Amino acid sequence: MITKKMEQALNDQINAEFYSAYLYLSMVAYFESLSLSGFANWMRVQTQEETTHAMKIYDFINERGGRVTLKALAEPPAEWKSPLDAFKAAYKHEQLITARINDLVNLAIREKDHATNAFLQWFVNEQVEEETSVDKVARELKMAEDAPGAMLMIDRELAGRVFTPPAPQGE
Ligand code: OFO
Repeated sequence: MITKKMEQALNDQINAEFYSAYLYLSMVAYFESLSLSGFANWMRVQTQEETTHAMKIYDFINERGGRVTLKALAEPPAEWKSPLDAFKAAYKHEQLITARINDLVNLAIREKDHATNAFLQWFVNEQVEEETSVDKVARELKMAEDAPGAMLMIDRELAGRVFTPPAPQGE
């Protein structure tokens, strides 16, 4: 059983993860509008990942005898100044999510909820990867700024990203 406080905080995180999916889906539409299908593919995979993050928490709340409650999603931005600007925004967003995960771990520790703390460690590690992968593309785009044609090369590279569902907890 999880405490009401923990349940509330995890429900808020479900909302944050679905918002991440919504934000990245909005970026898919932005990249599609620029005919950058590789970038759009990369963000589409990111959207799928975020949905699995939300569902992981959803299932955990149920397993622990809590109650899932879904809240309204905020409207994401629809336009960015450039692909670099969009990836910089995604990086900033991931840093915010990392801070939220850290706050959740701190709460689990305060509540002496070891099971939730152990569950959240998957997210702690995942956030390292989330920040790194977004930052990597942002850095490539920064370098591509003065290199005509480089943008299309990056687009081709990002077209190869495929969605891999995360392994079940504990494997
Ligand atoms: Fe769910 O990791 Fe990104 O937001």
